[in-house]
Amino acid sequence: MKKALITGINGQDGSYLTEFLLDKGYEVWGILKRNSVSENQTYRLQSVYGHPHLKLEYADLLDMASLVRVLQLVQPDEIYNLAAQSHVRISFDQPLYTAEITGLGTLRLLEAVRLICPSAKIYQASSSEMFGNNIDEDGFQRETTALHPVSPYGCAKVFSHNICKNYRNAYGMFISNGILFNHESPRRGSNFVTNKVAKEAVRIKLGKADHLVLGNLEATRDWGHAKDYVQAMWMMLQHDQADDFVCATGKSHSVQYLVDYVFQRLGLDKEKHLKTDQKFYRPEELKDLKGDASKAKRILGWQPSISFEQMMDEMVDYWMEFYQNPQW
Ligand code: NAP
Ligand code: F7E
Repeated sequence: MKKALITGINGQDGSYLTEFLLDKGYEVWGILKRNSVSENQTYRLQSVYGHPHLKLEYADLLDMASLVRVLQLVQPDEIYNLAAQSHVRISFDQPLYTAEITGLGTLRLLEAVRLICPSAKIYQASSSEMFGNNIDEDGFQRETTALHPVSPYGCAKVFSHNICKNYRNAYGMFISNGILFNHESPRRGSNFVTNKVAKEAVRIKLGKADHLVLGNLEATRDWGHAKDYVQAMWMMLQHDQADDFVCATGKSHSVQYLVDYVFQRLGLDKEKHLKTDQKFYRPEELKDLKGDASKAKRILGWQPSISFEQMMDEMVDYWMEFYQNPQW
């Protein structure tokens, strides 16, 4: 039985990856950072909580000794480093904290792996946010596009991305960077724009709120479904060579289109219920993202399967159920 260790196991991606790996017959270990409400730590793991092959340990990317302890205990075959302060707007409010976790946290993990279990294969959660506003002439970003981040989060991810390449080359460790474009689901934090729109629109429909208040409506993103993207993470570690891969749908939509789609589905009037506020803008905006995943398609055989519209429908249905079902 293969052993996988997931940092960020209780995040959006960590929870889907856990289900995926348990289905594949893995023993899955995850690290949780301490939270005063213990239910918050397993909320997204409900469907697999108590599974005999799922093991959870307290550890933190800020605390190298805890990483050492867990790596010694688990001796994993595969490590998925998904833990991060992952919110771009919040990274402007807490840049040092973001750099400590999203940047230096990766180095703490790599160093601990190098000393304890250097043959473990590592997946690093790199991000399209690393490209900033740099776009190739054909309108896409890909593995060869230069990295010009425009947020503390993006800068921290560039550090992690580069230090992973450095450890791969310097020590011959198997470390693959997945440069993933935005991916969403009902498990997405509701302060990210897709789930915020889905949740608030449902609340307006049910008479629980009057307005949806957003920032930049012009920005465009390449939004895929997290379920498709965790499959790509696993595929990268099954490939015979460590490498960097973009995962994206190749289609982008504006925030405006996202609102139009959800409001239309629920029969809501944008003139009446949509407002904007400067507080949801970023000090420096990343305007447009659209990824070319042809390398992952060609080499790994990866293909996204869930459309933007199917995904948004699932998120709206989730929140409808959440507010209407009396057991919640
Ligand atoms: P997420 O839902 O925000 O999950 C982040 C996870 O990291 C949570 O489990 C969180 O735990 C954990 N964490 C935060 N600080 C930690 C620390 N100091 N030590 C240990 N764990 C810590 O993010 P996601 O959407 O699943 O994304 C997974 C990874 O992919 C992240 O690295 C993100 O930056 C990256 N990424 C995401 C996207 C996307 O569109 N979703 C795209 C590209 C890259 P708590 O919940 O307990 O705080
Ligand atoms: O913003 C605009 C906002 O916060 C998307 C993370 O997973 O993907 C994610 O980062 C767009 C931006 O995601 C609101 O300005 C407008 O242009 O959902 P988001 P993000 O910043 O793209 C990358 C790939 C990651 O790696 C990150 O970890 O929507 N927007 N109004 C808004 N965004 C938010 N959050 N809230 C608004 O009210």
